[in-house]
Amino acid sequence: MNTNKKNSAAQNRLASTSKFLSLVLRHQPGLIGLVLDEAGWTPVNELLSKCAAAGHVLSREALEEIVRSSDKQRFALSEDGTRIRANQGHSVPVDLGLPPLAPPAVLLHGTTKRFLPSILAQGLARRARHHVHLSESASTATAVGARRGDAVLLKVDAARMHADGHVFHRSANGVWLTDAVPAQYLSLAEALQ
Ligand code: HQG
Repeated sequence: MNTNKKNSAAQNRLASTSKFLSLVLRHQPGLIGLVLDEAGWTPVNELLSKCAAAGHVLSREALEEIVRSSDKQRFALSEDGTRIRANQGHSVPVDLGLPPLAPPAVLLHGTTKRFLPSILAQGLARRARHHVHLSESASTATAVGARRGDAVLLKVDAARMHADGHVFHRSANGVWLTDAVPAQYLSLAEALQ
């Protein structure tokens, strides 16, 4: 195998492990017998041994590499390095302890064309997650929308929402979170790209 192929095989392995970590740290810790505390943290040693028992053998170094290189900074290690959690995106009940924060005037949400009629009628709902996820960056929001089909970019009047009493949080990896976005604060963003 040449070096490039080896590198991309290693990258693929890291990406697949990262997906598995997202699954157990956000959605189904019970799948491998993991327990998250109320803030979403779990001991690194336990995670590594339980992942290994489930067929995802992972060294401490590889885990640190995933935390460091995750394109969206999906995971965080505690300051002393003994615990790990997902930065956001949970469907299991956790309280990340994020303080309420005033949002930028405008935030963006990337979605898929076929969801538009429902979103424009009902607003943005959090669906299976804890919050609606919003972004400061058009390219990030467009990439999020493109995961499921033709991307459409929606503009959220975050300044008006905030003035009206809606609460926002910002996750450690820069995602803006709020409970719901009523349709009155939404508009289609022009000039998508
Ligand atoms: C849509 C990924 C119809 C909403 C991404 C979205 C992000 C509605 C989908 C993060 C609706 C929910 C979050 C309504 C909302 N009618 N459709 N009333 N309200 N929707 O995955 O924002 O890789 O739960 O537009 O990159 O797509 O996991 O949310 O399309 O950062 O780290 O319902 O997940 O990050 O889908 O993605 P999701 P999302 P990770």
